[in-house]
Amino acid sequence: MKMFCYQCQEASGGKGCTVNGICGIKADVANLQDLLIYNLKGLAYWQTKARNLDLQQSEISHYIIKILFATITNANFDLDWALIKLAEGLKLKEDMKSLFLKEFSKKNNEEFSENIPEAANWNEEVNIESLNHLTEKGYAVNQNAIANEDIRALISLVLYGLKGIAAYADHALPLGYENTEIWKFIESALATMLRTDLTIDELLKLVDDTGAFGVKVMALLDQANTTTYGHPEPTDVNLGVGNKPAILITGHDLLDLYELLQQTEKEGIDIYTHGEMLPANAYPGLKKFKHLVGNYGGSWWHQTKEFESFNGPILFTTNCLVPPKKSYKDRVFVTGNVAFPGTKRIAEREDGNPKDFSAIIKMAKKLNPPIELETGTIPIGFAHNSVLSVADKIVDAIKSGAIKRFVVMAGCDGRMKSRNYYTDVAEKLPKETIILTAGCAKFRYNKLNLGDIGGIPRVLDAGQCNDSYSLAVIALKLKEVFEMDSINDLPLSFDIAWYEQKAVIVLLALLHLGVKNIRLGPTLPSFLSPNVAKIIIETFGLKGITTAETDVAAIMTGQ
Ligand code: FSO
Repeated sequence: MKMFCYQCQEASGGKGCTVNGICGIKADVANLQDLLIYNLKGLAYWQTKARNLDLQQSEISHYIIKILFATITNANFDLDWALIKLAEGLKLKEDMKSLFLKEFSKKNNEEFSENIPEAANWNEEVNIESLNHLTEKGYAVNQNAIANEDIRALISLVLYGLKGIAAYADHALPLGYENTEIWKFIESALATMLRTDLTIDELLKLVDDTGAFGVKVMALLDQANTTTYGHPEPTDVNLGVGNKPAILITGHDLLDLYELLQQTEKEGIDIYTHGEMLPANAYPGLKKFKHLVGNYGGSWWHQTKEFESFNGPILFTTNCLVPPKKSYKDRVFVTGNVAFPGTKRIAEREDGNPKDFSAIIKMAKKLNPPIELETGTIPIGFAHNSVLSVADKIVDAIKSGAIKRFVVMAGCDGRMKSRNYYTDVAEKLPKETIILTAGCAKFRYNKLNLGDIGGIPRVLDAGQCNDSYSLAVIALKLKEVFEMDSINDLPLSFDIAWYEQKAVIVLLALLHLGVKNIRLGPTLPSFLSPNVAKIIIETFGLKGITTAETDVAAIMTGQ
């Protein structure tokens, strides 16, 4: 079966995956996910129309962000899940379409006469008999269906940015934070993609708007997290292990961690974070649980080794999931938008009640404590609040020359060998530089012991990928203190690593904030056509990485 996917940095041959995904997704699932997105555009078309008559439904907005998030790289590998969600989406679309058409003619005394796009009208029975046809349809409507390569590139850029926005919105939602403007934007952008008369200029504007909403959603999630759990505070996180049975939690969802901590408090087991859950150790509302004992291992792609030696059950709250090996698959639990066939599922919250983690707790108690991988601690918790609380010290250090430059090295980690570049850059940067990081990219250099400058660690870890927002807040504050016109005038460089679509929205958000001359690696996105890449390079000075030596030398001269 054929497929086409080029949404992540690992796109096969730098072009796209066409047999199975390099990430492990099977072609039939990838095609169904493309069909989910196609239907989502149709659903967004009706929801956008419905907004004009005040008939919109929040159930539809929530479904839309769920599907966008679940189709992000390394999140959902499950065919049955895709079929269930497709049936759900088709029903939502049909119901909204009927409601809108009825109310429209009632209100206007005439039938709705606009040319309805195929995706908005398409409907089909979803069952196992129709599976072949559905996967073929999914393949036929994937990104490659857009004939003009520049339009395709820009629509892809917006779509992947929307997936990132949806992921962050989905984390803020259960904490009680949502913003209708964000729903409206996502829906209208999806509906816009169905237009056949889009111009490059219109799409460039939409790309910039997507970046603007990227800033908004990261600010919303920052507010949700810090209001709920307090501001992250500088914390030395333990890397060693204790002698109790334990649960490992990975992904980005802090509410899942909070509920797990509550339910395990008196159970005699320890909780460790993995990958992007590491920053949770810095939130007062989470670190107050004494049995949150530390972090185990490195970034997401190390899981196939590290989960074997952990011994206890592992809970995935979001991506990145690597298809589990037999040696630990029976210990994998998934929840939320993550799914992988044959793993155990923790059901969603119902009626405002917490998730029920009793199955994972029961398993943990019967298993051995983790095998130690390393010892020592790493400093985390340098989000905007804690960094700005020592702003005077930082400003003095800049003025005295003790700090010569900040280098933002946020983003994602990944399997590609060439990512050693980021370790090399961190090691080669002069000792008068501070690395500002967020996201799992940090695992390439956060254990290097790069020292400090007058008590300020040389790697300031703001948190998860969405906490790149913190780095922007810090940069904007420094610009204000030094009375500069632009953050590009600061002694600040950007050397960003990307992997999946949350990094796409982080990049678009930075471009929207006016950041110029960002280095992006290890490769530029495959979904950018030569023309679109040229426009972005010329407009924003975006560039690829070269070698650590060359780039460090250029960074230090402000290039
Ligand atoms: Fe990493 Fe994966 Fe946070 Fe991404 S764990 S790669 S950008 O999902 O989301 O930084």
